[in-house]
Amino acid sequence: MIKGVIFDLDGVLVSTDEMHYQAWKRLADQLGIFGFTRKDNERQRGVSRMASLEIVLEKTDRVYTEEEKVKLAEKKNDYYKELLQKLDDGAVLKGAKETLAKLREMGVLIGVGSVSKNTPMILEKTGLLPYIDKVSCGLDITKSKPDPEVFLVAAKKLGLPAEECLVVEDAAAGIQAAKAAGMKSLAVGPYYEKLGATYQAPGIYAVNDWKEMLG
Ligand code: B16
Ligand code: MG
Repeated sequence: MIKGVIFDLDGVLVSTDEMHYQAWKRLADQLGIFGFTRKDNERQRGVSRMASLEIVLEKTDRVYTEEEKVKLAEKKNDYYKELLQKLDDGAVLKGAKETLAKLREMGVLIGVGSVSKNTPMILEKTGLLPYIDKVSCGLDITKSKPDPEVFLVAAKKLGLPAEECLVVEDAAAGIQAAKAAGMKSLAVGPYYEKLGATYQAPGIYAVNDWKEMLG
């Protein structure tokens, strides 16, 4: 019996992918890396900030030290945070608020499990915070997805064992993390059919029967 649903943030509850892309593109342009495309950005879905930087740096022969890489990632985050200033509830994905409200009405606990260190700001600016019981994010963990840490921390904060949690994800790394945590998963988003999740739907708006998944 599922008693808690843990939602990934970017790509599941909110759409911030374009902002991530614009911020990485701005950094890439500055570094003289001009071949960074939206397709490359797709590979950054659900991937940590430092691992995302490596995807940008694949396009250059220049070798950066770890210290330089940290500075580059900070710079991208500054650009991203500038863009986040304009974030509002228009970025909330279709059906997200309704789903969270419905699940809560059904007595289900709501968690967020995101590797983003900007999670608190995003939840606040989009007005999602009141719908959520516990947040586990990049600020709580040392290992990114596909490591299960972010979901295990969420389950612990919700006071539930892993087998009583269902993860909702849009990224391959996230579905792998759910499996490694011993949790069932629902895949949503453009690649929902290819992620190997327990359940699949194009978006949370398309899920009619939560009861069936909750068991
Ligand atoms: P930040 P999620 C992930 O969020 C994004 O999908 C990914 O593109 C981003 O690199 C990562 O957060 C880190 O975000 O730079 O804000 O700490 O999908 O786990 O909600
Ligand atoms: Mg995601």
